[in-house]
Amino acid sequence: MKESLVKQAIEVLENNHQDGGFTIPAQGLYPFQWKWDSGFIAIGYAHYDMGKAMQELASLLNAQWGNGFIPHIVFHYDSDTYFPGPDFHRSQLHPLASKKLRSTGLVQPPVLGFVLEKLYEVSNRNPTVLGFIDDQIDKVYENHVYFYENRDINNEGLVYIYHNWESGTDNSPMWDDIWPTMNPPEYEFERKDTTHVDPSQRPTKREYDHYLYIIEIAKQYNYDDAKIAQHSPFLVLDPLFNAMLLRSNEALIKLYGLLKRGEGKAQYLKEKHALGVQGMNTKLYHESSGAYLHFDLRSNTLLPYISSSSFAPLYAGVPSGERAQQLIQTLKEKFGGEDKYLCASFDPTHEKFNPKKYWRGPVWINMNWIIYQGLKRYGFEDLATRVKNESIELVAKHSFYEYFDCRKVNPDGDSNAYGGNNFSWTASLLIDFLN
Ligand code: 2M8
Repeated sequence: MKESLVKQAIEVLENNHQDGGFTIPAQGLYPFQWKWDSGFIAIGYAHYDMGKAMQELASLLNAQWGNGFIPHIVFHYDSDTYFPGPDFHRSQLHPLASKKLRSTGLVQPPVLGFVLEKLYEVSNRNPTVLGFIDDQIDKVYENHVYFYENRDINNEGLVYIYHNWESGTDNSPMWDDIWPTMNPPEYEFERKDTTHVDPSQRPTKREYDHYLYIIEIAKQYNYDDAKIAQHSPFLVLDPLFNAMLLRSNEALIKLYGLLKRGEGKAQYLKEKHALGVQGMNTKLYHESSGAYLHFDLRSNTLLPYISSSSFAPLYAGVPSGERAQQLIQTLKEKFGGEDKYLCASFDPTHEKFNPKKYWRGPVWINMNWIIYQGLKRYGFEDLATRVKNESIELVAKHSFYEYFDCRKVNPDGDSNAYGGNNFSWTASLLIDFLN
């Protein structure tokens, strides 16, 4: 089974690979290069084609802006299968935006640091790969500096996101509390995603109005970070996003050590890192939930929802041993029943849980990969093995879908696998799980 799954996964990646040296997440549904997708995709390539892995990252970093910003989507070419495209986002409004490549003015979780480290590990410390890291690492470092200098408005080592698309967990129920604070117009636009995927598995039209509205505000200020921090109705400290930044800090510090250079840079990261770990534990941890939650900087409160993002800090070594035990308790009690696959993207015991709708409940393989790494880090071997085996089982049963129903018995008797098929990070991370 293992060989045939790996073979199929490679086929998915190869079919989604584009001539420009990057990989799309899925045909039709996502026709461009996405930031965190590319990071996860590079991990899969590393196992069988290191050249492609390095090219994937280099093509993403080639779209970096003059201020260190790395965009969430790079529009290498036009496509009429996706909305909103480059003409809506208009990244060129920002004076330091890439002059070579059009993109969005949004970011995504900063995975590149630990992806570089992973490439080096998978290569068995190959000097060519270390040479590649030497060429690229400063760009990733500059990206971290961008975050700390522009998006840590309280100087607490925690960086904000100003859009749900920046979180990667697009329509998660936690944003539901934020939408009523805005009243966007009813925009007229043609959705494309719902022509590829059953609309009931995607966000609603009204949710999209909010998504576009926040970007209209950012464009009004030419994507100026300080103005966005002042005026965006959405401003959140996300535990997943910040955990990715912290885990990538660790990787960059280690890699600068291996390269025997960048001492000052490593020192900068160490200081920010220590502050960030403390910030996560004081500001984002919610004792009675036994979980890390999202902090809404507009209402100055924690959003009271547990999601798969709540467990990401394990991967970055953020919780103490005792707190890690509490997190595991929450994971087991709320997400880990015998009747469920790990790990639902949203609290299955909550009334807002929806097992079929995108980031409102289904299992995502990239989140399982992050949680798996975290469980391993803290020595929760049994649970880690369960997450890994169940990820493999879901893909083996249902193919390389974008997201999966966490219920072992689906009362509706439908497919159990949703969104786009032949989805790149499902394929690439499965290759990593099987290695
Ligand atoms: C989804 O997000 C995009 C917008 O970025 C969309 O729905 O159009 C999310 O699942 C996101 O995390 C992912 O990176 C992207 C591409 O796979 O799709």
